[in-house]
Parts: sequence; structure tokens; C-alpha cells
Amino acid sequence: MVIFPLHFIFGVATAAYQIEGAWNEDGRGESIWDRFAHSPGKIKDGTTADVACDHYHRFEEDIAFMKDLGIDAYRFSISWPRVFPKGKGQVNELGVNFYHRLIQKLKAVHIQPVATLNHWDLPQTLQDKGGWENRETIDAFVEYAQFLFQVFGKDVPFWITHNEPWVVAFLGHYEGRMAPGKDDFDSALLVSRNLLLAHGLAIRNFREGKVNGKIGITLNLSPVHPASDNKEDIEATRRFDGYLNRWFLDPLYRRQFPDDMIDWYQRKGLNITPLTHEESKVVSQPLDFLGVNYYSRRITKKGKEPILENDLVLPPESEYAEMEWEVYPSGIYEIIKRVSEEYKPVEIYLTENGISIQDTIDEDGKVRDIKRIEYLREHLKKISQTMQEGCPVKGYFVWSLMDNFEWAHGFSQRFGLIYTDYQSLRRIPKESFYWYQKVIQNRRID
Ligand code: PNW
Repeated sequence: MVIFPLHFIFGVATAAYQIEGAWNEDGRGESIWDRFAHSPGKIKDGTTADVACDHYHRFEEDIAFMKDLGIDAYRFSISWPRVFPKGKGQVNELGVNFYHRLIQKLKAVHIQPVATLNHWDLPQTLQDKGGWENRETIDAFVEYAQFLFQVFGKDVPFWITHNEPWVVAFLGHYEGRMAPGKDDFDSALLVSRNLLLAHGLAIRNFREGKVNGKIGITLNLSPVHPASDNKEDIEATRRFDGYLNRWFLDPLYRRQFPDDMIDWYQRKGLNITPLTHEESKVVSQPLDFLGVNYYSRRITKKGKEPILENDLVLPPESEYAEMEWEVYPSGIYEIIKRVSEEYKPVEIYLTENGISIQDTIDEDGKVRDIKRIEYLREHLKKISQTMQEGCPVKGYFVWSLMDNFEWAHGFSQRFGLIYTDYQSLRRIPKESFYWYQKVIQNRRID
């Protein structure tokens, strides 16, 4: 039996573009994800999030589900182009009002709002001028952040600057699988630097404004294991770890990009210089917490990837969820222990964890997502173990409240505790919903 302390925060997470819909209503501006999804061939099943779960019009119904679930906190993101349709300057009052109503409704049912500022939906007007490659986007982000701190500061106890800057930088600007869909490593490196600077300047603003509440950042972290104990595989693994994990952790907590990665990238002829003294001060300001998103581990070896010279490996004996994501609960233990020991964050929140399954509705109307229950249970057990061993884990958020638009995979992936019927937009709580409800109620896993 595993017990969680009374003050442990149980929650669920979503993101604006993935659930809201209403993409061109009430004065919302276009985001890079609207542009990307509206471009043929970018989304696997040809769908867009124009309507998505229609949460913009149904948020009260969705909060009723959250209340029933019994969560302590709800992690959502604010759509930047809903608040600043052109990225900066003119505020869209109707957009602000939506988040005002959302936050007030949450408070009314005693659910703490956790607001992410950047969950990838950059205003398209800013992209037209270079997006995260342009320093002007940093200034626009700080203006956007400051505005939200002023308007919602007294009602929002937790703020997250960026969600998974690694995905924005490297999947958005190198692999091109995500908006804006570029394929240039130098761009990705520049974007990662600018994201870190924007983060740091927003934190500085938050502190200077004496905003109530805590602020942090969310990183997608995974343990990276070598496919063999060959020296070359071990070196490739160290590199991939530098690419995925240390590239953001080190500047945030140790003031500088990892040396070995700067050397490697420079030897590859890429355009990267260490952070200057002033940049390093901005980027490494103390955080109230680190948000960690964990889904799976990575296994790698020396290989053909042109920059990192590695290949990813999928052991056939492992268990897999959709999208070839290995089910590996020990990974959450490994990554929390490592981050706690090597970077010493004040607090850690697991801001996302969950699994994609091809759920179906049985004849009796139930969605029996046994595999999801097992996944969540095993991960929660490992988290509890890290807490027993002294790691400062303070909360856990399931990805996701409901099935939603899974980026380049469209609606083909279901991560929700609630099944979304995209025809009728009816929501159907799955068995995992009722399981999680009990966990929260009892603060216990049997
Ligand atoms: C995260 N990867 O995305 C995001 O924060 C969510 O919006 C998303 O729905 C969720 O995880 C499930 O995918 C990721 O390829 C997407 O390593 C891709 C990767 C990692 C995280």
C-alpha cells in the first residue's frame, strides 16, 4: 500500500490549443498551430483543432467533471493569441474574460489554477517576423507575461513560463514535426537560447512585481540508456542526454549550457556560443519549482543521426503504448532521483504523465481502460518511492483530463481520463477516471 500526504497536490493537465477550439471567435488571433494544422500534410489524420473539445464553450461542464473527480489543482494553458491577437499591443478583452471566468469557476469549486503561459501556440504575427528566432518575441513574451501576472496574479497560485521548451526548439525547428515546422539545427539552438531568456526575464518581472504565488518551468525529461556497454554507444547516450535533458537543466540550475554539448555542436560547425555573464544571470534565477513531464525512457546507440550521431532503439521485449512510447515506470523514479540529486530543485511537480491507448466504448457505455489504470498506478508508486527517499515531489498531474488534439497526430491519440466523442462532443468518464477519483479521495493506492 502506498500513501500520499494530505497536502500532496493531485491534478490533471490540458493545453489551450488542444482543447479550446473557437479558433477564430471573440477576437482570437491566429497562432502558429492554426497555420500549421491548416497546412495540408502536417497533421497525420488531416484534422485541425478548430473545434477540438469545444472547451471554450463547455468549460463549465468540464469543471463539473473536475469537481466530481476531486482534483486539488488544474493545469491549463493560456492561449497567447486569445489575449494578444497580434502578440503584443492591443489586448483582446473577450479573451481575457474567458480566462477570468475559467479561473473564477475553478476557485468556486476549490480547485487551484496552475497556468502555463506558453504551451506552444505562438501568435502567427510574431512568427511572421521570425518567431522565437527573433529577440523581439522575447520582449513580447515578457509583456504578455506581465499583463497576466497583473490581471490574474492574485487568483493563480502557480505559474509555468514554458511547457517543454525542448519540443518547441528541436521538434519545431529541427525535426519539423511541430509548428512552425522548420528543419535547421542552428535555428533550434537559437530558439532554445531565446526561450531560456524569455523565461528568465518573465521570472525577473514576476519577482519585481511581487506577484503572489509560485513560478517555475516545465521540462520534458527522460532517462537515456545505452543500447550496449560499447564505448561508442555510451558516448552517444551521453550526447543524447545532453541534447534532451541537460541542455535546459544546466542553464537553469548551473548557469550555463553543458560544455560537452557546446564543444560537440561547435565541432559540427553549428552556431552556438556560451551564455554571456549577463544572459546567464537572467536564465538561472531561482525557481520556486521544477515541472517535469514524463512519459517514457529513451534507449540509444551510435548511429546515423547527422548532428548527434546516434540512433534510437526500441527493444522488442518491452511493452509499448501508442506512438511507440515504451511503458517504463522506473524511468520516472530515475529521472526524479537524478534531478533531485544533481540540480536540487526546491520543489518538483510531475506536471504531465499519462498514456495513449486506442480506447473504445463497450456496449454498456463503459470505457474499460485497464492499461491506463495500470500505467498511472505503477508511475504513482515509483513517485511515492522517491518521496520516501527524500525527493521534494509535491504534486502530480495526469495528462490529460480528456482526449484531445494530440498535435501532429491529430485526434488519433487518446490520453484522457474522459473519452471525447468528437462527433457529438459528449464526454464519457473512463474507468481510469473513477480509479483516480478513489486515489485522490483516499490519498492511497492499494
Ligand atoms: C507533451 N516527444 O508533448 C505535451 O506537453 C502535451 O501537450 C502532449 O499532448 C503530451 O506530451 C502527449 O504527447 C510531447 O516526442 C510531445 O518526446 C512529444 C514528445 C514529448 C512530449
